[in-house]
Amino acid sequence: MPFVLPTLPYATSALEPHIDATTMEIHHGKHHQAYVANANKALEGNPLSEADPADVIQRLADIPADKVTAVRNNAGGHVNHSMFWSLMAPPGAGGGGAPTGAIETAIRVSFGSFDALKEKFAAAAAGRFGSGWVWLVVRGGGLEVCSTANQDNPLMGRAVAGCEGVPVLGLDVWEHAYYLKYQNRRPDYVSAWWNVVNWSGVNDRYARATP
Ligand code: MN3
Repeated sequence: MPFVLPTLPYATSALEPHIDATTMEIHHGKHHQAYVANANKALEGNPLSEADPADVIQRLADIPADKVTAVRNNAGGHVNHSMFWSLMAPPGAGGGGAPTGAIETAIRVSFGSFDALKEKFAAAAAGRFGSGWVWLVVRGGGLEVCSTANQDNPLMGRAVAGCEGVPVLGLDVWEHAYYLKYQNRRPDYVSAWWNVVNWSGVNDRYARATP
């Protein structure tokens, strides 16, 4: 079955005022939709079109050379955005606040405090020239912050993505994610985004990444 655009688990206006409805409509309905359509086109006739998209992006070596860039960018975009939507929730109704549960402990162990994690995220977001993502990944039993370009994902491995690990949280720092509301103020978008982070969803991912 070809990849399908997931339905947003909340209204496009639900993340206001931190992420505006128009950005959500275009980001989900146009950008993510295009990644899905282009990934399906690039994988047409390939048995991997039946696979879990998260598996596909870990098997780029099995993709024909003339299709590998399209799959890397668009299956990557599909995986990244599907995760991004699921790890946000309306502020005060599942989104925002301090980390809870096992991820709270893990953040304290790996970074010292939630504030220290936020500082690392802010630095990685500011340091990503052009388009990309900032990630919180499980690696070697601990948590790390890293950043990838374009639609690369740590699951693609260090040789491809420049960092590795199992992502449990990701932040889109492409201009399309924030420009309508924040224009050039990427740091303001990054700090506002913490108000919609769905820690329950992060904990689910963390539990699966640390068997
Ligand atoms: Mn995006």
